[in-house]
Amino acid sequence: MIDWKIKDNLYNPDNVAWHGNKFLTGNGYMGVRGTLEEYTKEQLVAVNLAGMYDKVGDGWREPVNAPNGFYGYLVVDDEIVKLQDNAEGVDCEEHYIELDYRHGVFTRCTTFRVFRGNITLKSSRFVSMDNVHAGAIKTEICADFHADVKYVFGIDADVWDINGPHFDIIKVNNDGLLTVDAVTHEKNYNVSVAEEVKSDFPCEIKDEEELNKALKSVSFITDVNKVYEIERFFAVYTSLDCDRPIEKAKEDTARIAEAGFDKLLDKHKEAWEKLWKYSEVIIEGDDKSMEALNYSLYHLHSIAPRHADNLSIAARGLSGQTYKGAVFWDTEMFILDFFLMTEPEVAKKLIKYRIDTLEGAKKKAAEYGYDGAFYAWESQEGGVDACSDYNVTDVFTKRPMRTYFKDKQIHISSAIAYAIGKYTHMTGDDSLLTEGGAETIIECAKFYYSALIKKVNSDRYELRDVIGPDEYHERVDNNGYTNRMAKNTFRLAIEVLENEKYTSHSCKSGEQIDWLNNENVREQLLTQFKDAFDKIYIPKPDSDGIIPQFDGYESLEDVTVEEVRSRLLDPKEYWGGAYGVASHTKVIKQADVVTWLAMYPHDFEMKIVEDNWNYYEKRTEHGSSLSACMYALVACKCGMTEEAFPLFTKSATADLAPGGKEWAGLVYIGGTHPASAGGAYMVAVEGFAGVDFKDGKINVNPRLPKNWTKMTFHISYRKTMYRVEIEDNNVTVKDVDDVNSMIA
Ligand code: IFM
Repeated sequence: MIDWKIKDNLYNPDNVAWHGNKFLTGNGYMGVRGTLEEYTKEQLVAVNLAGMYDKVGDGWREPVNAPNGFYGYLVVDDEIVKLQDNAEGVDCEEHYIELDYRHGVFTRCTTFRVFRGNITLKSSRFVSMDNVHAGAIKTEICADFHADVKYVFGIDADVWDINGPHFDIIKVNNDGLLTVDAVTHEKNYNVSVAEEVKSDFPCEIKDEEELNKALKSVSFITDVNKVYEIERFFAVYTSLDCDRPIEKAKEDTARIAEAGFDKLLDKHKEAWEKLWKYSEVIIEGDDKSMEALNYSLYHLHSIAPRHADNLSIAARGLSGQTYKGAVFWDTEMFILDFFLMTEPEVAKKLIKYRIDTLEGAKKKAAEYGYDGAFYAWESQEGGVDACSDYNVTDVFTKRPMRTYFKDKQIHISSAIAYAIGKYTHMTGDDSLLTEGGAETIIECAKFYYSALIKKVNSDRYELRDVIGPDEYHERVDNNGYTNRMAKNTFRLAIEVLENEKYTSHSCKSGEQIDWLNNENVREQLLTQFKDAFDKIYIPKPDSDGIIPQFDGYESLEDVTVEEVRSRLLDPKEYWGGAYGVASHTKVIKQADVVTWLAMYPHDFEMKIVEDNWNYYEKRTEHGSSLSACMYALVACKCGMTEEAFPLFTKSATADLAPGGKEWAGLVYIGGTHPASAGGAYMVAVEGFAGVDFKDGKINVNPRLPKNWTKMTFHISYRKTMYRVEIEDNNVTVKDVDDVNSMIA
């Protein structure tokens, strides 16, 4: 059995950025990087806020980091004692950091060797899952001599930014409660933090001054080996939450301080236990896999925007500002299944974000000359596309390179339609359709319809000049994944249009829309979509059974990934685009045809699926964390558990193991990998356990890895929660009240 803790016993400045992600705590409203209290922006400290974006100058828009209420450091006998590579003369006797990922509690414990003896600083902290605005930290200080201690603490508003600074105004106050009221540059949002301290031993509390920090200190002389506890509480509110966030932050802080650390911690843990009740996956016989998988799920829980109706999950979660805090197809295609199967109400919220941003998608479609809804490749609030036309900098010329992710990754809209269809099918709840989902599907279908191309002498429709999931090959024709997903969008749109219930329902905006109210328009759309569904070109396997990823793929240079890597003139060179080393070869960045096969394994006979897996896996760089899980999932479907297992492990340990890409030149590009975490869940449940749903039934066809002696988990299907147990290939599926048994 696992202990639900990860620990690091070494202080190594080189790991600070990676550990910031690995030891992250969060509650969907904010994410706090796993950094130490004495750290500042140089060590990439961040209290990253969900759904608030800001732009300064020519930099790209990015999410806002709130002032850090966990800031604090020790002064012993008038010497500052911090664990930082630039802190001179500080000696560290022992040090560890630990994350309890069952409950999102981060602990650090450091024993410093100072002039007169040893002093230990231990602190445990969390951002509450019970009240998402609240954070609390308990610090214990103990010295083996009569130390003259000053503990300086408060709110650090000098926050880390990639493209900032985002705060034009920072009002700092330390009268009574500590407060910071900061105002963002672009939209004048207020970000307000208040903080309170509690200690129950004789001490002196004084104000402290440092630029852009609201600080106080607690001073005392220690008894030998006596432990002194200091509790701190803070609350964060912004003008997206309420009208007077600073007042709300103060009220909340006073209230939570009154309750005290232990009570808050109990409530926080209770909230986490509720989440685990149906989401924990128990794997007997392989603790490493159980740890990696549940640690991945911990990350998904920590970033789920349960508190809001109109937020989704960013590609790097709440671990900072990389990828602009934007929402990609990652959410619908990789993350959604976990929530669908464990907390469908969260899945619904994630999709509602897309329904709410439909107007942004329609605007983007119109800008590119299409009808319907072309969703943002990198979506921020309102569906604004944060993706730039020049997303990569050329390492040789240092010039921005024209990339086409924003204009050509048209498969994004199909992911939204797919997610709405999947939610409706899995839950049996069609409320999303009547709350704007039907309209969204139709608009996505209209988009693809307007993008179809037909040669004069041909009867088939094509999608030309696109980018598929494999981003190294830009502007290709008839990417199989894209065409197949567009076909599915037409199918969903036909189903919606043929159902009276959805066509007689008013659309989300309440406006009269033609396909709802005008029979002729509805009929015309139906005819168009049926025609498109029938005639859209879906690439077929060639004589060797291989499905070409796009037109002409077969004639590209057939070399190994290693050969392509050896051609790099600079290790940071971009592999794709016009001159990329992979562009003229068959080497691909990430699962593409295989992502199609993962979504639609029954499109072909199993032999074809297996042959394509074998063909493409060799040619895949796995340069995206979205790749390994799709290969693992398809391997499972082909009965290739052994091949799947290392790829599953790679996905499940994306944030646990070292080695992820963290820097592009001087720009930090690291962060957590929620899509990989969601993908690992898909592999475990849909792959190894072999769960799928058909005709109102749950089917379970396990092919567990060899050490997994038993696997137990829950899945929600059609409004009922089921417990699934797999042992020695015997399967039981029972609803949680143990009333009905599902025949598996
Ligand atoms: O959405 C992905 C894309 O498929 C590959 N590059 C990173 C994006 C965000 O995770």
